[in-house]
Amino acid sequence: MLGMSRGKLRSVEHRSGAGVVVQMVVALLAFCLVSGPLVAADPPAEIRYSAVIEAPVEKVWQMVSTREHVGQWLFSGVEAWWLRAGGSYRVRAFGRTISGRIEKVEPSKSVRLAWPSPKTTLAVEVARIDDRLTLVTLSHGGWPADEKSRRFRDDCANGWLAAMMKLHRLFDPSKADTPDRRPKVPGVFVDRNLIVNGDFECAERGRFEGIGWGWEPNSGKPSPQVHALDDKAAHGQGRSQRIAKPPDWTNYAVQQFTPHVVTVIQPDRRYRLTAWVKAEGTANPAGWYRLGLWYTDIGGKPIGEPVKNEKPVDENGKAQLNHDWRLYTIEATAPPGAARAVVILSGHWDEGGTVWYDDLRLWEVEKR
Ligand SMILES: [Ca+2]
Repeated sequence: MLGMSRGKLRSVEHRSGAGVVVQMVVALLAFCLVSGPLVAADPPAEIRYSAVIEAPVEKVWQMVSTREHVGQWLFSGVEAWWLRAGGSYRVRAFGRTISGRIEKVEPSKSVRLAWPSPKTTLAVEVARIDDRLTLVTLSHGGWPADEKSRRFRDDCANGWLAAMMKLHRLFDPSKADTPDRRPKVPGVFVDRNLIVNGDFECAERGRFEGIGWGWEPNSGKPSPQVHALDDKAAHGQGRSQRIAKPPDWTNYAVQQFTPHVVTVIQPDRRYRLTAWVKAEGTANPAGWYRLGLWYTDIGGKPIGEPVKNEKPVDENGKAQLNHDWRLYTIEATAPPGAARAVVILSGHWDEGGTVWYDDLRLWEVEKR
């Protein structure tokens, strides 16, 4: 609509006299009628990530508030850090130096920074769950509605997600890192997983209807006939990502890339992807679903071939196309140049079928 209106305005510029003014007014009126009242776009939502860390609150507070430690996960470097209200800070983040003031400090509770450009507020809070568990919440809010801020906000969303993943790795692994340990708070939970919302339990709405927060369609738009978050079929509890064959498609997928602003994948390191999968209604042995792991460069361009699971066979060597929840594991070393990984949940059917995915985890294989 906007493009067409601009075209009309451009076309009257070549004429002359009072007619031009009349036509421009008509064009402007037409533009206002088709576009509705001219209102500013909604400002971007606050970024909010939470994590449950297996450590006492005092220990976690040290990690999120001291000069010695904030450079280990939140920033890529710390030049100045005066932890008091009104104290200054100068840090490296997103490839630049950021200077500003610490607005508020509540010991063993929260630290809040004034972010200079665009003027926003970054806060990290810690809260005791019990003697061993601490809830950490990072929030970055107050975003202006302009396009430049919107782009930087997306970079921050990506970078802070990677930071929370790093923070998790600075502590021992939780003994049972399951959704039922998470307090009911708004936002997106980050755990030791290198992908986010692998269990599809995130209460935040994703960008795509029927697809879990953090996930996206591999191509095209999601379709309600194909994609759904299914609370009737889940591995364990909650819900799963369902992908069903629509009447006119044969191939579609849901995917998630690891962060690109701060990389969490490194060449020559080995990573393991596990997923629970259930399949139903597949009739043609030529068709099946595929769970896939593909390493990419920083821009998301694939390196090498994707690693995929294989069809399970029964004792007679016959492929099992339909099965209840089954655990798949894919393990592969990141090749030279790898900076990200993409996890692909796909379906491929000629004649119909439904597949459910749940409890996906991607992590670096621990060195023994
Ligand atoms: Ca689930």
